[in-house]
Amino acid sequence: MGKSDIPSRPKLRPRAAVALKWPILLGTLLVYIICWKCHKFSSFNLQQTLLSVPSAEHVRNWSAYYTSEAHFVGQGLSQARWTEARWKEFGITDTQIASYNTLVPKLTGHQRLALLRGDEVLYEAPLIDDVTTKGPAGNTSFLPAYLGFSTNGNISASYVFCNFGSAEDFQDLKRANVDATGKIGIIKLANTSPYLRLRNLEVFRGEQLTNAGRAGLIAAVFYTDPQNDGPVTEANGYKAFPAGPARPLAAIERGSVTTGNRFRNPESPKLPCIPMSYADAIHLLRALNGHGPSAEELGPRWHGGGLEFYGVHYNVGPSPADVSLHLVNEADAIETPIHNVIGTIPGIISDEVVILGTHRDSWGHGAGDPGSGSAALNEVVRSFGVALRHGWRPLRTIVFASFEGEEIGQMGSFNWIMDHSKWLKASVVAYLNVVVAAAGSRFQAKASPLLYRAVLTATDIVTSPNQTVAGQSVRDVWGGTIGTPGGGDAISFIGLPCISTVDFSFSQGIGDGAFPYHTGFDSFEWMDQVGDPGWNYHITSAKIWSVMAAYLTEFAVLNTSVADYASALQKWMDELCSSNLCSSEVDLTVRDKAVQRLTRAAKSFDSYAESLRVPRNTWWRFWTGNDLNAAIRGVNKIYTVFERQFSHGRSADSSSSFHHVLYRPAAWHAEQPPLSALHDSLKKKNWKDSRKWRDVMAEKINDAAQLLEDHLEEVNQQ
Ligand SMILES: *[C@@H]1O[C@H](CO)[C@@H](O)[C@H](O)[C@H]1NC(C)=O
Ligand SMILES: *[C@@H]1O[C@H](CO)[C@@H](O)[C@H](O)[C@H]1NC(C)=O
Ligand SMILES: *[C@@H]1O[C@H](CO)[C@@H](O)[C@H](O)[C@H]1NC(C)=O
Ligand SMILES: *[C@@H]1O[C@H](CO)[C@@H](O)[C@H](O)[C@H]1NC(C)=O
Ligand SMILES: CC(=O)N[C@H]1CO[C@H](CO)[C@@H](O)[C@@H]1O
Repeated sequence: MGKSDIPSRPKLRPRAAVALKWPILLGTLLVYIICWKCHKFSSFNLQQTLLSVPSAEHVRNWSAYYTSEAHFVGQGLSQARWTEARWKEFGITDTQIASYNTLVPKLTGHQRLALLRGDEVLYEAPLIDDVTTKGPAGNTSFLPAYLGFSTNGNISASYVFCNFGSAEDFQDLKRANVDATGKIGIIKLANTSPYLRLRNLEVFRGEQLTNAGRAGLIAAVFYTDPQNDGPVTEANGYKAFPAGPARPLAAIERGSVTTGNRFRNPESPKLPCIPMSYADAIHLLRALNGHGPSAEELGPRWHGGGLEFYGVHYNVGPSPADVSLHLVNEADAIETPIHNVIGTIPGIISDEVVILGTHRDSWGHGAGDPGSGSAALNEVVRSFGVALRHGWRPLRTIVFASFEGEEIGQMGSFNWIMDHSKWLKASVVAYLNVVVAAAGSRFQAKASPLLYRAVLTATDIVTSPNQTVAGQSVRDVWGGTIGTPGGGDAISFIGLPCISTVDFSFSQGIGDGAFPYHTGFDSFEWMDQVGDPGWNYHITSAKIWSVMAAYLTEFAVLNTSVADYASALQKWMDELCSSNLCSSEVDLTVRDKAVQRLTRAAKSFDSYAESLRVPRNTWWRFWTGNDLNAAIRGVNKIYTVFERQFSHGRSADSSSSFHHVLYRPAAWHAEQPPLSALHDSLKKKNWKDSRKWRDVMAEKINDAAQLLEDHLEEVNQQ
């Protein structure tokens, strides 16, 4: 057992003891001191429980349940009730459903995507992709494909191929004299591919649509090109799922084009859009063969399309005079109830809280996103339930959350946070999020620097799912990455009350089978055959999640470090200038000074906190209400509210609900640069904004330093 192992504690029910008077308390203490030597035998080992309870049979069953019926936002009541019942069964007696009304994008009328020559229909896209994937219930009551919060429209026009629809792609089109104005654009989705990430080609669908509008397009059609899957394609000899690991031709990737009303950029253009499969794209793009320049000529960003095998030459168009697309989208945002499940294990210290959450709503069956998160969370809850049955009780309060509404802008967590804002701001130490617990071999974490230690410790204690040598343990998060905070509902927690968050996932890595994210093929069968045969990634995620939670709840002094935050800030600043974004136009001295001040204060603060760490297994000393208790509570309070110092009234991207000054909302798959607002304005060479964000950041960093300095001064005066 390493030094970072979670301590075993003797069984005890301290809340009962609180009521006892001093003599009895001293007596109890004496008993524990005498019992000290024998504690090894009487104690219950939490860590061992958390590492041994999760099982493949269980996660497989949970996955089968969650994927068996449609459960898009607004359809979640029955799965909420089922989840509530399971958690109660596991022993979390305080489990409740918290419901809210929110605007949910729903199909309200007609939908169409057709290729026309004059009035003749050359091809009609089916717009539903779940014909081959029936859940265990054998039912196909899943939704046809559409994009959340798309504008309504009924448009016939000629069309052009726009690559990934990034600002650079539209510049390339302009340079090649291809006029996109008044046309429909065909755009490749680019947000979950490890290969596009390597080439720096990732872009989120909302951003693609904004760029399309700016370039003068009047509508957009999105599809996922098999190029997203690198070598794992039919062209390369792989069979498509269900026969093999390649992307099914009929898979249609859905999603929201703006993340609800919360992050809607008021300046972003509104144009209707619709998703299609690559089987559909083959028909539409073949019709462009020989028309307009070839994508190859437009630059390296345009290379690598995966449909050559199917006879697509990737000419960009525009389509010939007599050929057009007819696109109809009729979907409206309709007020609908959504249901969160919230389970609580009260801690000995009730006002220091760690929350573990995922979401349940999904565009299709959702085996990877978010069924794997829901299945893993059930195993986490079950593990802690087993611990409770042994008489164990957490030092800090643990809250489990299964949110509904993540897919349309994290509306479940957003509403719940608004409802409990004061309590959350005062007491939540960390929010630990998982959406995609299993869909590939690539580990990715997004974390506040305050939680780096938690991530490193958990991946150190838990065995990697593709480790061949047992017991081999590396402190490098298994070759994965730790990026800036965000990801699913973590966006709400880091953005609104500025609570420190971790989000982690196992997603598609190099060489893995195609993850049919947000399509009708992200099904139980896909998970069982391709995504996680053996269900080991599910189990591993459950273990990392539990161990991370225990690591944050079980030590008297919170296992975190403000010096880690200071050094992350220093690193991010250095990176900003080493990537040539800094300019003599923007003097960064004031911000550098603030970071230096924070670094000094953080080092002193961490060593003061270190001096309060009681030796392992003597936590009861802390509990007995002496000066040490007060000192530790004081330190934990500062660690808890430290992240809140970075809260700013108005966020960089003008959204009204993302207040953290260092980051911007990051969906689960995309990496976002740190110091986003400063990074973005320097990149745009907007010196006025750059100076503004430099000053705001410096002010917040100084506030954070001040918080630590004030506390140390108070302590010194005592
Ligand atoms: C999983 O589901 C199967 C079939 O419903 C059932 O027989 C089995 O007992 C379940 N296993 C667990 C661990 O719940
Ligand atoms: C699927 O569900 C619908 C409505 O709930 C029902 O009418 C239909 O018969 C079911 N189909 C199958 C194959 O079970
Ligand atoms: C779309 O517009 C055409 C031409 O105005 C009209 O005939 C058709 O009914 C419309 N379709 C829908 C679904 O509104
Ligand atoms: C699994 O192995 C691959 C190939 O060696 C590596 O890239 C990846 O990081 C590993 N993943 C984990 C979680 O260990
Ligand atoms: C990684 C780390 O800092 N672990 C520490 C967590 O807290 C305990 C007790 O306070 C220490 O013993 C660990 O070293």
